Amino acid sequence: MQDIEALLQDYRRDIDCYLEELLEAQQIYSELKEALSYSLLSGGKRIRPILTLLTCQLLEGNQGAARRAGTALEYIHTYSLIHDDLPAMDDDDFRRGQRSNHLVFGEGMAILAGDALLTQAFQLLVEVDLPAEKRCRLVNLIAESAGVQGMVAGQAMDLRAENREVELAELQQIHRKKTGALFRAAILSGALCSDYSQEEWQALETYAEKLGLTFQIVDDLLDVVGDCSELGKEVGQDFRRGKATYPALLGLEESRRRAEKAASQAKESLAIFAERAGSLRELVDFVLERSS
Ligand code: GRG
Repeated sequence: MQDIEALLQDYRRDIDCYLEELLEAQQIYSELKEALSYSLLSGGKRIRPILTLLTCQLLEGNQGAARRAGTALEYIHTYSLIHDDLPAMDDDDFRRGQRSNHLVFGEGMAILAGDALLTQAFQLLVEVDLPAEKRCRLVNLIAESAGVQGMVAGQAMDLRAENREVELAELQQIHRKKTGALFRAAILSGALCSDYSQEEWQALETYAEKLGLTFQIVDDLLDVVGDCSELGKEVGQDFRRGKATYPALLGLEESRRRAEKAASQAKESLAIFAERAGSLRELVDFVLERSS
């Protein structure tokens, strides 16, 4: 794990610098800028842009385009976290080890910060340095994954699944949309910034599905067995809110077993790339063993 930790650290530094650069390059109403910066620059694992960059590197594509596309995904991810923490949604007081955006800037400004991040993400995407046809596919992929076919739909389903019995198939559907869709977009965006064969695209789709599942089961587990100082937020929130989760449905042991199975399937799906996919394989173990 040592090598991947160092690699992730390098990528994080690069993404953080780019985020700061982008914020500095624009004139933004001062309080809105503070609210945006507060959440965008508050750490975070940066897994989505890292996935875009690693996939692009695997396929020897355009790293500059991948950096921009991955950063747009981080904008969308950050907007979703700000809105998710609002009282009307999950009503969380802490995120990434600091007070939630709305507790610092007020609900109105937090909603607007989220709106601004989502809008800015698409502005970044239309300026990605790719041929027009590829750029359109990229915008379409990300819009589909973030919107009514993806994350927003998953969040709506999740909201309506609180405090009632949920079957495993429904939980899987919620996870696929709420979390899996952005993971898929991150990985396939890396491919769109490169050239790829049909087989490679399919392998990456399977990788995305299995990695997203691993990530989500571990996320559910951390809400039960995680350490709040490492997670940077309170634990036990899913249970208190009557949320359907893997541990609630299947227990801790079976959930862990399923996370491990999804992780090995994710790694197997990369067979076509042989040794070249080493970093993407190691990232699976990082996601499986993470504590934050
Ligand atoms: C408000 C449209 C809308 C969607 C919200 C993000 C989200 C959807 C819900 C958050 C609740 C949650 C715990 C989702 C599961 C997975 C998830 C997105 C975890 C946070 O992502 P990380 O671990 O966060 O990548 P960092 O802080 O590292 O960026």
